This record gives sequence, C-alpha cells and structure tokens, in this order.
Amino acid sequence: MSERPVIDTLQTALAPRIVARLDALAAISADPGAITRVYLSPEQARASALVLGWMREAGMTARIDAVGNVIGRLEGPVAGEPAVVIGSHLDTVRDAGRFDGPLGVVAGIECVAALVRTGVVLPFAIEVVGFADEEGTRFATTLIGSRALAGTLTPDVLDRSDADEITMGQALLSGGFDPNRIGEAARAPGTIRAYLELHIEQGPALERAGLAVGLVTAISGATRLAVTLTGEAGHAGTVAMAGRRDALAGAAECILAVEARCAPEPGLVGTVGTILAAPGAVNVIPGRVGFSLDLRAPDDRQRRIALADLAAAFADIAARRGLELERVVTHDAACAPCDPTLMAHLAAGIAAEGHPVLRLPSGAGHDGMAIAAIAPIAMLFVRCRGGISHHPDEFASGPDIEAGARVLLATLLRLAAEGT
Ligand code: HGY
Ligand code: MN
Ligand code: MN
Repeated sequence: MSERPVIDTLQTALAPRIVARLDALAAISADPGAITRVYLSPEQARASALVLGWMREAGMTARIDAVGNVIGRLEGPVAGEPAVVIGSHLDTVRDAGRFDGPLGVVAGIECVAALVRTGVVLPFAIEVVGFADEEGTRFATTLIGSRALAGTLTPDVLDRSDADEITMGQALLSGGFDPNRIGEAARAPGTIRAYLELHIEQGPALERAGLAVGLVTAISGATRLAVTLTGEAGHAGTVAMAGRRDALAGAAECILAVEARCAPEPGLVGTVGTILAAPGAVNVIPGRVGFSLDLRAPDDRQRRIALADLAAAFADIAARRGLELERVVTHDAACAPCDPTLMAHLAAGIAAEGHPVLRLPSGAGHDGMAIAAIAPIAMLFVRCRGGISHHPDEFASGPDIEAGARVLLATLLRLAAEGT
C-alpha cells in the first residue's frame, strides 16, 4: 500500500482541529484559570464524554472501560482482530499544560478520521485509548489506566486514598464504576499488535536540535516513595533547640540529601514534589512530616543503587535526630525499551515526512511503560517550547503538531504495508 494517497489527501491539515480539541479539553478543569483534571473527578467524566463523541464522530465505536479508560475502535476487514493501539492519557497534573496526554489521544482520533474520510481500510483494527490516570495526581500511584488494560493492576490499589481520605474504591463507586470489576479492563494477550504513543517531549532536546519530531528509544524507569518522619511537636517558644525532634528539619535534611545524591550523576533525577507538615501551625514544632520522592534513571541498576543510598541516608538522618522513619513504595516501574521493529517503522515515517531522525530517551514516564507488558511499544516525540511541561506555559506549535500527526499516520500505513 502506498502511503501517498492518504497523506496527499491530507490537504486539510490535521493540526487545527487537534489544537481546537486540546483547547476544548483544557477548558474542562477543577480549577478556574488552570488545567487540573484528576482521576475519577467530575471534570474527568466530562472530558471522557467529549472524547467519546469525537471518537464516534471519527467513525469508531467507543466505550469507557471498567476503570474509566476511553476506548475507540475502528475494525479492520475481519471484526475482532488484534489492534494497533494509539494511546495517551486524559488526566493531568495540577495546573498543567494542555498538551501532556491529550495531544496523543486527539492526534490518534484525527489519524483514524483521515483514514475513514479517505476510505482507506488497514488490514488490522485500530484503537485509540485515552487512559484515565497516568499522572497519579490524586492517588499518588501512576499508570492506573494502562496497568489495568495490561492486566497488571493489583486490587490493593483500591485502598489508596487521596488528600480527602477518599479511597480509590470509593471514588470508583462515586464515578459509577464497580471496584470489584476493575479486572475487566484487562486485555487478553495477543489482542494488541502494537502500541504507539505521540507525546510532547517535555524536555529541550528537540528544540536544541531544531527538530519538530523525535524517535524515543526507551522510557526511564521510576520509583515513587511516600516518606514519613515522626518526631515530637512542641511549643515554638519554650522548647530549646537542643534536643528537639523536629520532623520538618529532618525532612529538609533528607531533601538536600536527594539533591546531593542525584546532582553529580548524569541521567539520575530525584524530586520531592509534595510535603505536608503536621500539625501545621506557625508556633508549633512539626511533629510529623510526609513527603514524596520521585526517583528516575535511564538504567534500572543505577536507580536501584541510588534508592538504596537514599534509604540509608534517610535512616541516618532520622537516627541522628531521634525521628521515626517510614518509607512506602507507591510506584515502581522498570525502564521500558521501545520495540526495534516499531521504531524502524516510525523512523521511516519520520524520514518519509522529510525530517531527520533523532533518537532520544524519555526521562518522563508514559503509559507505554505499562503496555510494554503485553505488546511492543514505540513513541514519537513532538517538540515543546523550552522543554517546559507540567506547567501552564507548556506549548507545541501547530506545524510541529501537524508533523507529529502526519508521521503517526504514515507509520500506520507502513505497518499496514509491512503486515506488522
Ligand atoms: O511523571 C511523569 O513523568 C509523567 O508525566 N507522568
Ligand atoms: Mn505528565
Ligand atoms: Mn504525559
């Protein structure tokens, strides 16, 4: 099958409708003036309904699965055949940008619409998936939607609670889902032939290279911890400095230990993104502090060594300060290499669209890490301004979005031509 006819008929650019739909999704937020759409929130339900409609408008059947993933499907010549899945996530961090996640979902819908519009039938089914929770913003554990689809989500996740002490199980019930049926989201082995994700780079490499798109080689592994230090609350005015068991001072020392351990080592990144001091009063010595740690590296062994070193450092700090230390792993995902065959198809699609092929790793996590358990994965990056992401200034230009969507479509056509 020649790629030209479909791509050539794309005189009507894909980007304007993609951008308009990203704007429509960005308007659905828990916070006026910011973009915040977390798992099982009313905002997520509204966004899912909107995306369902777009999928149906593009010619797909569409449904919401047992954990809230939005799934559109365009059958191939034989119904029920394994699908090439184009996915990304619809949830966001707090005060997010409008591209991280939704870009890959909306671009996938546009590729299917282009195929349907031009009457091209590929020899396989295509599914577009908007995963319900990739960020883990609400329940501190990530890749919920994609792990459920991969069949690797364990029921203990239902007990995780959010900042309002609402458990995921309760939130599922409130959202009209049945916590006892989350296993139904799992896909049987062999039902997904390939997984492709288009995503903004969330880093500066493409901008520095002056390129619109890039080919991802692997997704860095990541470990998330919930760390709690318990000391002794007391009167800020009457308790002498000597002998205090100040949990927040201890946490501060731990946080600087993270920076000191990670900074010298290329590729290793450690972030403390959340901290909560109790009882949280100006004139009370904090007796208890909880903070998060997000640790990543392009190599699993490198990450595990750093994790062990930081565990030892935290234990030393706690012992020296008379604090109790608790560490809970809330997420742990190995590095996910991209599939060489799919990468070759993406590389050919990039070249066919006239772009040099730059190969680069992903420091950011993505749903492909979970899907890699049941299917070969590949990712295409789109340049984002300044590499900024997880921030309202996140931006990808129309021409770069157009380039990404065309490469995605060209790759689908190559997969069809190669019978992969
Ligand atoms: O945290 C990440 O890397 C992704 O944006 N969820
Ligand atoms: Mn993100
Ligand atoms: Mn993302």
